[in-house]
Amino acid sequence: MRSALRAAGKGLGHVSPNPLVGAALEHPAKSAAHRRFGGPHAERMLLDAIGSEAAGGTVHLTLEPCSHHGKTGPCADLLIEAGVRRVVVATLDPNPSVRGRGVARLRKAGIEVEIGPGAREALALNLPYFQRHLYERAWIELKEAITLDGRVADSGGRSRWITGPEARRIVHRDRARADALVIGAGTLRADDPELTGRDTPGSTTTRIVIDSRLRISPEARVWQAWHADSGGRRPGSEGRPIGRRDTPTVSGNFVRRSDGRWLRRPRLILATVRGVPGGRLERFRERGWEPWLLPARGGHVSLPALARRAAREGLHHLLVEAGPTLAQAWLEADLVDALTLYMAPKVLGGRFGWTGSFQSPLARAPHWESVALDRIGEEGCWRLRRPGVLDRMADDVHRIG
Ligand code: AOF
Ligand code: ZN
Repeated sequence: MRSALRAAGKGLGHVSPNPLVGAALEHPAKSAAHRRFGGPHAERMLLDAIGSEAAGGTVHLTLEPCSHHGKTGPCADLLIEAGVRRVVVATLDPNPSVRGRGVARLRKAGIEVEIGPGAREALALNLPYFQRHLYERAWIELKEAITLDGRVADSGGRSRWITGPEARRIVHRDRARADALVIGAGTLRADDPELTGRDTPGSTTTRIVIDSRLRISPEARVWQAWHADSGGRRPGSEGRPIGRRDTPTVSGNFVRRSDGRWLRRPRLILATVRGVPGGRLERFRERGWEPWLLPARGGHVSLPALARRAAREGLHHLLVEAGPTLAQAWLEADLVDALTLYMAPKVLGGRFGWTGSFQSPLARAPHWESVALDRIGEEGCWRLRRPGVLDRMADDVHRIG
């Protein structure tokens, strides 16, 4: 299972909204992975690589094999046809089109199936995917660059830069791995960021700007960068072929090229509330923004509604680069699944703390568990996630079988 888990990581940044999946044959030792969205699943990659050697052998999978006809045929059938004797599965697949049916299919064909080894590791690789299918909302990771005293800007509002170039390079890598980057109108108006992965041109991910009152400019730099990157795609063409038969098909977050490959399609989303003036909205629409008209909570976009909508749209992992107001709102909504803090050994004082005016009594303070604490030169990167989330998901996914 260890080599299957290691192999699974090879798809990082290329398979979402699909999960990272690895497969390994015990003897002779061979492993393979699902490497890109729309491409062959891990089982197919493995079986193609080993031919008839799988017959009578044991295969380890980090996820239950699929049982449905998606972009490829069911992997359970591939294993049955290959004559595999035993399959070890780390965890069931919570996708409603699988949910235990893959394992049932193997067992019905007389294959011995063991479930559980490596479950926590397999879950940890795919938290946003499991969150989406178990709880129907996106995984919210809040990212903050802070000083020792938790400040994100000096009293003049200057925030460039709290951390050094090396930390910012890692942030760009994090951005490329998320399904969407989220900022609020406050940050957009203060910093007017491009939100690109500058080291990896063309790797722009989808951006979501939260603006309940349409205060931002439809031609802010985030739009300019998106527009340049997406070649000014015509809005409203989702799900329909754009142009003739040999031109790409747009579907959700991907574009299918005529050679069958799926390319990521960066979207630019304006999350706002129902009832905003239609005329103002049109100025965004005509430039390619996709408005999401969400219910309001206290005059602001409902964040639970945003997290549900994102999950439904296949945006499972949201990286939120929040200023104090938006960070406070996510904390108050109790939706911060993961926290990534880049910390510079400086002290700024003043009023711009990353949590805004958030307050909690000590006894009920939200808290997270440490996943990694890395040193970046003189700075630090602390990665945290909601405590107990792995155990809860492991229980819940077990129950679906
Ligand atoms: C497997 N092995 O390596 C993966 C699986 O869009 P499709 O057709 O590729 O199907 C995606 C779904 O298939 C995904 O949501 C998940 O349920 C399963 N992923 N299954 O047997 C794999 N990547
Ligand atoms: Zn499959």
